Amino acid sequence: MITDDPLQVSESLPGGNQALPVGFDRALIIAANRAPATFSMAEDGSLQFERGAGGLVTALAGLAQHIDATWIACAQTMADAAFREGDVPFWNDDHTIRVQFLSPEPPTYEGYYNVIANPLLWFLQHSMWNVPLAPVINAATWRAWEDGYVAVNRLFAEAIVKQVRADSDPVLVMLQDYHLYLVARYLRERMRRRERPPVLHFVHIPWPGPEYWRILPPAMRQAVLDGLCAVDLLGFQTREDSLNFIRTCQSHLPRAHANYKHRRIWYRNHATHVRDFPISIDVAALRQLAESQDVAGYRSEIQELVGERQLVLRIDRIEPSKNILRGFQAFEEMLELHPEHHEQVTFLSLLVPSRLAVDEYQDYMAELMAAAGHVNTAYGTGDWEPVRILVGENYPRAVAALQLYDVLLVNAIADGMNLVAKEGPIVNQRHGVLILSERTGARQQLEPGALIISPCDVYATAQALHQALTMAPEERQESALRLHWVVEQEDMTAWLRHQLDTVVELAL
Ligand code: GDG
Repeated sequence: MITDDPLQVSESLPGGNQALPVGFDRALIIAANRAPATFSMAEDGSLQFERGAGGLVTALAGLAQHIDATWIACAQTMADAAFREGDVPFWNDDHTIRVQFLSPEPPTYEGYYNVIANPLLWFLQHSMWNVPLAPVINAATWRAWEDGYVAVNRLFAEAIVKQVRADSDPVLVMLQDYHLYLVARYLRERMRRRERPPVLHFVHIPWPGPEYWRILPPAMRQAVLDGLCAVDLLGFQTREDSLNFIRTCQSHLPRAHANYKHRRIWYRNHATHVRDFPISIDVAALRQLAESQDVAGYRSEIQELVGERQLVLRIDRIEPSKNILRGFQAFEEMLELHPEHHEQVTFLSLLVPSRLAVDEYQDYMAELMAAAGHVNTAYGTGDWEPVRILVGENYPRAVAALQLYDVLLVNAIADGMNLVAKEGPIVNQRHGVLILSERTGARQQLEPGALIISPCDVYATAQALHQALTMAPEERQESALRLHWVVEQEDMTAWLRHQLDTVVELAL
């Protein structure tokens, strides 16, 4: 199941050592909430694993034949916990990544993951709190902070310290995302200056401006900032996110000195370099999957479902920040304003269940089903169901749908990057049009080839849908080729390479 990681499967090895700067000889320790593999117990009691995570694993597995990599994560299944630690062969015995699972007690994990990381930090960083009503930070939240978030961050730091001491090579620590904001500080506290490895932390989700961070009580927001200012190289998806981080430190972290020109924070006698490294996709692996028999089968099914009509497509986790509800409302408004599209277009929404343990997500699923039902009741006919929703995790089906869209709708309220917006232009076969929210990280690179909308403006989204559906073929082709070119230039290997190059440049 997708939760907060983009999941895609590839059979090819990306760029090999192309992600490595010349002379780079450090072992990598990656720490993330999720591991690159999930284990299950077979009937005979043996442990089997399934390679699960996205482009980061693919890129790293390509590197794993050249450097030593250890990935530390929380166990998600009993079998993960039973496996505990060992080399996992991602393609063959030359491409192993050492995986180590941490097993916090269930209430500890619950507080860390389902109270603090999701929803508190996720909602805050996607500007989703309806502040007159939420969040309510009460005694239970503070308990979840102390006994959950702080505790799991300490657990990660302890495991990293052990691994650094066990590694004979010099090490680079790569922390991932909003689950682990405090780890770098604990590492600095636990290790003497001479044994401390450089720490890189990449934040996959947006970083809002300082005003929004006021929602968090000072003790929490200062702990987050203090933790991140213990990092040596801090990466964000966009330039705006990185500048917002510097502004937030200036507003909320006493004694932090911001240098905008060099994008650096000086705090507690230490420099944190702040950069943007827009994440991307594994282009070669995606192409290979797109050519598979599996995808061809789903393509026929979708072609049959859509028939001669045009196809508007969206693909998302069931996630309020993706703005799925307003997408249906915009489609409905488009049908109202432009009746010539009646019976001529199908809106296909592929939804992947996510975070169902969080109440807000369950409510959201019910609301979006009702919104889609409303469109179908108002406009559907005997042979036309305007909105089709398919729920479930099925990446080959998603790739097949991406090959066939006339219009791809990505209207997120806020999104760190949005990889669907990058995958579409690589595999689409119809010179389809991308409608892209101005609040996605993808906008920074894809704006020249997309129709940009403001995510709350349902009217503008409806008009963009109409514009896309009626666009002249030459214009469609020009935009589609431009998008294709931009994504091809900067794939997942380049994302990793930029980070490692910066580590070398800064002599960290
Ligand atoms: C977070 C940030 C940032 C789609 N259907 C299935 C499936 N997918 C793939 C998509 C895409 C990925 O999952 C989703 O990635 P997104 O970037 O769209 O969104 P998040 O999951 O919210 O990712 C985001 C990303 O991290 C990376 O930094 O871009 O902003 O929110 O590749 O095609 N995967 C599987 N089954 C499906 O049915 N396994």
